[in-house]
Amino acid sequence: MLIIAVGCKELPKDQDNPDSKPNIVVIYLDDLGYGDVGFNGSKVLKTPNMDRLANAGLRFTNGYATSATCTPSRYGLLTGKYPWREKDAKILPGTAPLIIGADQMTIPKMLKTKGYHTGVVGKWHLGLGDGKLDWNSKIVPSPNEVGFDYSFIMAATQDRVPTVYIKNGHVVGLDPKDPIYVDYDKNFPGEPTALDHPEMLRLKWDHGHNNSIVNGIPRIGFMKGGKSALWKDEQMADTFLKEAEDYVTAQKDGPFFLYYAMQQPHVPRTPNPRFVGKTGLGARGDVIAEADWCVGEFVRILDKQGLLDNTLIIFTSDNGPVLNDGYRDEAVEKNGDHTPWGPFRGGKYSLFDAGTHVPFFTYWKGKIQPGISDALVCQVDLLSSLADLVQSDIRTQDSEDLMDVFLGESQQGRSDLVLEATSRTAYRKGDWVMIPPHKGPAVNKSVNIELGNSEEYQLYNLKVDQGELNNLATSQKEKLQEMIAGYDQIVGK
Ligand code: NG6
Ligand code: CA
Repeated sequence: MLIIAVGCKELPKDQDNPDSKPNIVVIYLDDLGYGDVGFNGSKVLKTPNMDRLANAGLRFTNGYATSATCTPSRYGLLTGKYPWREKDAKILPGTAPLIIGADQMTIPKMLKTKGYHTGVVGKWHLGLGDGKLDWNSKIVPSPNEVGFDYSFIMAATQDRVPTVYIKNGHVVGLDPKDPIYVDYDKNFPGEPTALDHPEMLRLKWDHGHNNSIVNGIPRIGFMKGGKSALWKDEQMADTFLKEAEDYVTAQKDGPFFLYYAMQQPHVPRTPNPRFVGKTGLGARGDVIAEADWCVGEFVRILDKQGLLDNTLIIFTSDNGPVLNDGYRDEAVEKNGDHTPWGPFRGGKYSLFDAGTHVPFFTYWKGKIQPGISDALVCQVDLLSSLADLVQSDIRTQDSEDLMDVFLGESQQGRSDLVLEATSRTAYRKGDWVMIPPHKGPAVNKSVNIELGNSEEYQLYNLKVDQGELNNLATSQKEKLQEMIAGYDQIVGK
């Protein structure tokens, strides 16, 4: 650490420089596609609040999640470790144990060493407890054991039980006389499911999602009890927004880190009545409009508290888009000309680019110059980059320090990146992408998304072929060999 002399006392330099301890907010959307936002060219679906921030910030055209599904992406983001290295980093049921180890580095843990207060609001989906979870007593470990001073979360996803909020390890609003039980294997006798009580449904399931019914919505997994604690789906956006606002207001003297993990546009899409019908694209469009409004409101509170000059905002999404993800909510029928995947191929679950190539921008009023960066960056890089920002020496193996890139002071991003989709991996280097042969169907028919599987090697040049339509694996043999060698070096043979 650099030491400078002040009077007769020596003070570390970072105490002098307010820029080295800004507040940090990660706004993380769930299944928002590259093409779902105005700032990436969407004309059909409008996102004015996100656009305002993105256009006043630094927009990344090559920003990636580590994975094409939620749990691994969130794992990569928070730990700075590629999720394909961790066998449990797969889409988790609501009863799964916490997959981040007690001794593992995380962004909030790193920031706490520099005096930050840390909070998470929204979707967790990294597991809870140690395998013997009792929802009716204190849930340990929870986010609070892996770096967060404050947590207000849903355990897994909006379509998975338990459908309750958990605050600092306690189910919110739970009546001890009506305990909660959760099981992913078998139903509780007498509890209605979507299969035997279809008349109770106000949202129909398409595939999966036919277990317990909560608020007329069929879910994944079985649940009983906890009536007073059940969330109201249409209030979820407002609930998380208020929690996020209250958090930054309480912590306004800073420095704080907030991981604001919004639930939209993941299924079930349940826009607040204020947003129903607003986009003409059905529930999926309407919840994106709702999320856009939340972003606007949240930033308004930061501004009102005088925090914008001193807060770095990072906006991105955990994976690419999907229209039909298991409910008949007219996302397909009403999509019209909208292209949630942008110019890319595939979507959620896919090794093709749209699975992981997501909206991504940084915003810091007065510090980051508005602009566009084509540098290759990934969410896994945030740990080491933020460590650099706060003058911490902590780095993790897979996380590159790209702070100058995130601040717009350099265009030199990563040289290469391993991408993951449901435990399969691919490799990007420069403008090139190599997808090794993978077994499995070419298309997931339920969601109607091409997965990227092929018995042959695939090689694409994204510079001239953003849609990955022209496989150059046989015509560019040398390039293919170079890509395989780079991939093997990281992933191992
Ligand atoms: C899938 C679900 C899907 C969604 C996904 C997780 C079925 C048929 N599909 O298994 O609806 O919940 O898991 O999404 O159950 S993620 O964004 O959290 O990774
Ligand atoms: Ca997701």
